[in-house]
Amino acid sequence: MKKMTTALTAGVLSLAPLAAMAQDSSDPIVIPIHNWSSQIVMSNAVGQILEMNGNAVEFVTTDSQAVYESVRLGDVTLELEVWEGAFGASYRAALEKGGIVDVGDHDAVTREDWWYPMWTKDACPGLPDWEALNDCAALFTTAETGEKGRYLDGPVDWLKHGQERVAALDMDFVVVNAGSAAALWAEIGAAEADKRPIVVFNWTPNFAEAVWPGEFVEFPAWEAGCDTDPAVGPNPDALFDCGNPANGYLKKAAWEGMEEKWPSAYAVLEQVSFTNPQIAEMARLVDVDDLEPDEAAEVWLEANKDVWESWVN
Ligand code: TMO
Repeated sequence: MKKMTTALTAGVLSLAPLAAMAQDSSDPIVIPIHNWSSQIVMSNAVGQILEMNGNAVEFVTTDSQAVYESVRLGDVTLELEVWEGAFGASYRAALEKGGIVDVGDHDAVTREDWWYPMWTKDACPGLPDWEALNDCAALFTTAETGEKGRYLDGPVDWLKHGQERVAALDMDFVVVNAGSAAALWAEIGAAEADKRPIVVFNWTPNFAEAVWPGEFVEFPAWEAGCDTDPAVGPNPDALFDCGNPANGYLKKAAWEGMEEKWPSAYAVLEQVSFTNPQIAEMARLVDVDDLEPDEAAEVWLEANKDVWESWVN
């Protein structure tokens, strides 16, 4: 794999790095890494692209909500996956305080919400309607959740407000937070053997859609303010009484000082845009093919030169 980096680098180094080095600070561009595969692979891929552009790059593992404050303060330089559903609120809060800039949208359209593998619908045919799901709560009971159904939510830092939603919509479910994304895939894999009905947090684009056909639960449609104004949504007294955006954005964000300090790298970042299938493939290389994230990024870049090479000039 090291060879491949060298070969890739040699191919592009001929023109770009001199230009980058003439303008850009030699300080490392700090790229944050979170806890789901596409973000980790995309961050490595863009990091490798920036290295080919002549920039120094450093990766730091950070909390996926606190990162917006870190970008705002310039402690990290950019964020490549601002998912509207999970991070819209933290991102908006940082924008209001200042110091962070919107560097545009990826081509990808995103959704993050309660999800089930298709066999679950055989046992609960009224799905994907959320009220039908609630009427089927008994199918999802476990020793841990007693008479209520079990919903396996994402790790806590994704702040999905599953508990608030259950309360706001008076659902017969208990929300359990997974410790990691891998725990979600293990849950689906374990249920597959005997086609046990389950409902878990999932998102698109992701590798999972190619492995387990499934559907998102249809909650009352997202309306702006559902997370800040109790009057929005069907329950007049509660926040989080609607689903996440069904056609969410995926944005890039940067520290507002990035453009002046690393103008060439900033110009590359402005060009960066990935599609749903490209992002699903990045996740697949790690979650199905078991590559390390930096290797997955190299493999992806090697196979998709037509996508990114023009970003580097
Ligand atoms: C933030 N995520 C894509 C895992 O929902």
